Amino acid sequence: MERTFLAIKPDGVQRKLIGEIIARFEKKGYKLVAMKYIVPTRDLAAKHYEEHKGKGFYEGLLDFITSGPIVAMVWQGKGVIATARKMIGQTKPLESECGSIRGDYGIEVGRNIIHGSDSLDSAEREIGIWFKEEEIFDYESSLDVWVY
Ligand code: FUP
Repeated sequence: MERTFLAIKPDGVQRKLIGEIIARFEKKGYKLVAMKYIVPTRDLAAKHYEEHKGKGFYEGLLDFITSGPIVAMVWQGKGVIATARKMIGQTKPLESECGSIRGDYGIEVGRNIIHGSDSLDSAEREIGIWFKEEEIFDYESSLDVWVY
């Protein structure tokens, strides 16, 4: 089953949006299979955002993402990578549809509440950066037959 990496960023945590965000993915029908609450080290954040190294916003992005606790998660289900991106909205909150997380709660690109992997390759890479295999718990759910 497909998996993606999602992280509620420091602004989402401080703004008390953890429950709201997790509820959206649960209600959609996706399964939370891994979660940790951590202040990322700069090394970890740099690995995660390595594609942006050298860009103007890169150092500020690392400062921000390491500024407080985040909720790192792995979610599982059919089409979860693309669907989660749709539920999250566009990179710039002002371009995000109302109804998406960034569209509903964000104003600033540098404070866009949540991260979600943008492809199968990045999902696999990011899950590997943030979680060990033994920290991911898939489980049978009797509700699955009502989702699929
Ligand atoms: P996204 O995949 O939507 O999270 O966005 P990107 O991977 O393109 O960018 C990663 C993060 O860099 C964004 F969440 C916010 C930040 N960013 C800026 O601060 N300024 C920019 O111009 C672009 C991105």
